[in-house]
Amino acid sequence: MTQPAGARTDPGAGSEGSPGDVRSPEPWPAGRVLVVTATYNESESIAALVDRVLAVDPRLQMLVVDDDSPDGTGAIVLAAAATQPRLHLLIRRGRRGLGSAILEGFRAARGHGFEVAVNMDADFSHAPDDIPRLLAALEPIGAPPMDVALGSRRVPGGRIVGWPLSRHVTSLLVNWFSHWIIGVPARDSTTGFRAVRLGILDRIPGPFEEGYAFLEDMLWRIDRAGGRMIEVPITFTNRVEGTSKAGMRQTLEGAVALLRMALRSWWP
Ligand SMILES: Nc1nc2c(ncn2[C@@H]2O[C@H](COP(=O)(O)OP(=O)(O)OP(=O)(O)O)[C@@H](O)[C@H]2O)c(=O)[nH]1
Ligand SMILES: [Mg+2]
Repeated sequence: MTQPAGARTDPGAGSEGSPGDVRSPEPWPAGRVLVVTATYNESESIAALVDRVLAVDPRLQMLVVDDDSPDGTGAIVLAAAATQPRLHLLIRRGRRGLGSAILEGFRAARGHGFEVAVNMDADFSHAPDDIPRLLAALEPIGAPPMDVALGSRRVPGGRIVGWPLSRHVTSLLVNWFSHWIIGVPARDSTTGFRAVRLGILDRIPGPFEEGYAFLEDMLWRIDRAGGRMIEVPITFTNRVEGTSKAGMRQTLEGAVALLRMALRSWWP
């Protein structure tokens, strides 16, 4: 990838960085909540998503962690970041997995002094307007703060719109396995829409699963560390633009990772 104008390649604050990574300019404005979105070939939706997220609340900032998408997603975000100080970008060399992108985003958030990260997908399956409800759920009235608020499709009020039967079956199986075999205390452990109080990262050093199974792995580790989580009902809408990034390879890697996690939880 040719380095776009306005970018830099040295490691930024709060992220381990790798040679060849490209970042939008520093410093970032101070903030409390950073929305982290991992992208791979999401050029059809990313510009609209950025606009919608940053319009939800003027205090929100957003970081896109792109794995050098061949369709130019990173360049779109970098151009937008040139005029929007609340938007940030990390482009990593090569496809390195959803989980590792989210984790790197969370670590960058922590390194830049943010207190909370909100993870969401780039395909509008997660509604930006639901972000305030997730953030509010982290601070329940009259109860101790939560570490994680999950945007959940599997609590009363939660919905899935537009999935074929095969997706429902796979998702139910994975959630069943994750809950009853691995022991993740959530009904929707596969949701990619979640607000996380970043201080919990200090108590769960990893190493983490790097692909899609990171989503379940992170919750398992947070529970083991005594972290508290709550599920907030959301409506999940199947992507209408772009294509799924969860191909056969990612699905197989995810299945192997779930088995590995089951072994680890039964025989630590
Ligand atoms: N940086 C990075 N992002 C990824 C990678 N794989 C997937 N993503 C992003 O992770 C998010 C979830 O991927 P999706 O393809 O929507 O997966 P899904 O929701 O299970 O499947 P569909 O919605 O049916 O496509 C999207 O924003 C993707 O662009 C990866 O290897 N690296
Ligand atoms: Mg999706």
